[in-house]
Amino acid sequence: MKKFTCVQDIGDLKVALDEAFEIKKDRFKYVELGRNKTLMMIFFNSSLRTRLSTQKAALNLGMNVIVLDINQGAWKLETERGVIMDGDKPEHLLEAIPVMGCYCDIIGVRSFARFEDHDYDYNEVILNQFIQHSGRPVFSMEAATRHPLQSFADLITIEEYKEKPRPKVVMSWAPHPRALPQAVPNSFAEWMNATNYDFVITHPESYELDPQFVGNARVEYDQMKAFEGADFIYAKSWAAYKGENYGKVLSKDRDWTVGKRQMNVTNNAYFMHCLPVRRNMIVTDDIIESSRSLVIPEAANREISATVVLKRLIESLK
Ligand code: AN0
Ligand code: CP
Repeated sequence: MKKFTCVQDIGDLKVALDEAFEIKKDRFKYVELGRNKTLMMIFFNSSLRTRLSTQKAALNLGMNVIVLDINQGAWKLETERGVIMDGDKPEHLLEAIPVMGCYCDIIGVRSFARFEDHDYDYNEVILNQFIQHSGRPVFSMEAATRHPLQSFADLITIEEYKEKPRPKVVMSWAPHPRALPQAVPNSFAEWMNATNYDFVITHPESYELDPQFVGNARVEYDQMKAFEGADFIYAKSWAAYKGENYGKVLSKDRDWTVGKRQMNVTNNAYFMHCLPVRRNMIVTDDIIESSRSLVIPEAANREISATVVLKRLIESLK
């Protein structure tokens, strides 16, 4: 595997899951694999889980790790080509990327959608520049359109907890005070569509996601109807995608906050969220604290998904 930015890169999901469970049984099994290999993690945005779990994964594989927060201590980077650089940005990404590539073997990048320009975000301009100009295998730590390490961890979690071969998985939009990227829901949908689960997406009208990610999933605008008989509820807020509303918050309707009322019509569903989560906006205290809440096991599986991905990227170096 030369890069990891979307579900296609991981190949056969069954094989990837077997590898994940093998590593979960003995997470230091491949501790010799990464000896004298250096991981560089580049953050354009904040992180708790991705930062910690990916570092832990690198340690599981015996790698060295360098972490750079672009907005704390590095030069401010210009990212557009053709700009006359007479403003506040002293360095261009097109020099910074190959320089970073000099000091490491593998690069992870976190670069969220900016919501200034749909095409800029959906063409993954920043991530693709790293792929093109770093000379190193690159993986996404949440880019503009996807968060594959999260989706892989979510899939591992569902496989661990499912009580029937083909569970009903419902992804629900939920309210949030700020505009959040579509990366997590896009990516979750992309991975769910690659399984044989019964996958349903529910959101208010005007919160439609990009059809390339929705695929063949069923879309249901009535949240209560969507939740009926569900085995897993995956909550997430996202900003509008369509047309001139791209990146806007169109609703903060707390009728969509996941609580007892909705969970009562499910098949005693597990509750999932990638975190960080705003309580009593996305989900009520009692649901996130209940015995059916999987938010911590999901976060724990981030170490496993990252270990599988780094292992495969190291193997591609040889
Ligand atoms: C980010 C998002 O919604 O994409 C990161 C989630 C993993 N969340 C926030 O910015 C709060
Ligand atoms: N779920 C997730 O990626 O969390 P962080 O933004 O804290 O890394």
